[in-house]
Amino acid sequence: MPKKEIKKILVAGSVGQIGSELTLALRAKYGAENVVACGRKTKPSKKLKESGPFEWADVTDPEKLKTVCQKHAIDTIINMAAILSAVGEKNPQLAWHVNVTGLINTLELARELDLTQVLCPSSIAVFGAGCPRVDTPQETVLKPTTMYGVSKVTGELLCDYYVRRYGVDARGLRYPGIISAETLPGGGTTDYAVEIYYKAIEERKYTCFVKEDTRLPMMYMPDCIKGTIDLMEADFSKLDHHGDFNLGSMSFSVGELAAAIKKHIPAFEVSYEPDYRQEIADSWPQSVDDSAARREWGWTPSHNLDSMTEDMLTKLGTRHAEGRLYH
Ligand code: AKB
Repeated sequence: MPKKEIKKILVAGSVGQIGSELTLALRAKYGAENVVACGRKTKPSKKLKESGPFEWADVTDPEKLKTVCQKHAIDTIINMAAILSAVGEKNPQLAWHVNVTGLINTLELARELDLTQVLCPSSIAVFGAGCPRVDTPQETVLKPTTMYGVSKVTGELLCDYYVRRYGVDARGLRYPGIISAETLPGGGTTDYAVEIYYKAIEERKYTCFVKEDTRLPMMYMPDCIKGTIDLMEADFSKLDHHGDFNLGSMSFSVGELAAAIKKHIPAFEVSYEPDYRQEIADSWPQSVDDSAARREWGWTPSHNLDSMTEDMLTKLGTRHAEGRLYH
């Protein structure tokens, strides 16, 4: 497939945890006017709203999505709109609708309008029963036990189908839990790894909804942004995989995370009250083998638990001192 240039990007789900920071990074790189942020309901931050174009559109509404794409001559859609694992288990039908129908709508638009690219993230949630949990391979059994996981496996298959059947350039990566200091995550199982920093700064104590020895793959937001943009910009002809790259960075238990925070805040205490999210966490890998991403498009993360913890606590500590921890 001849490589087309990315010139005008639509970020659907731009108000969420990853979308909000990705949009700003893309605006810095491609020019503010060339990155259209798009949201469904949640009010965008001042920074997001004022730094470039913003549109209201829901990925489940194909007509509205098309109007926005045509209005701005969009050639690339990044579909960050999703219902995550924990909320998805409360409303599985909604998770399917947003995650699958929303993705099909963007892929169909790519076909109809001959777009340059669609990128839609997948997740470690595609894994489940029967696959190795340590260094989980790129190719293995995909039997997720959550609707979020089911929808993400379907999304990966759909991306690969549109590549093969229609020649659409569709790409995706399996995000681990993403940790960030700007926008709070909404409704995932890995949310504890963000909440713990806020509570350490605010209250010096945190009650975690999974057990101390729960170990999951995680990633700091700057690496997540870098990986996403690197995959967007990778040479399509060098990709053997498309919608399903494993993406590794770090892996730690809640106990190890708490110990890393305690190095900076010795009084910090964590207690444990596991809820329904424990079962979800226990069904996911503890670490992933991302050699395909490294080989095919040069993926390399930069952060580890200590460097991330120092940066998170500095950022949140400064905001807390200014009385705007939650902005
Ligand atoms: C979740 O916990 O649902 C997400 C994910 C790992 O995709 N953060």
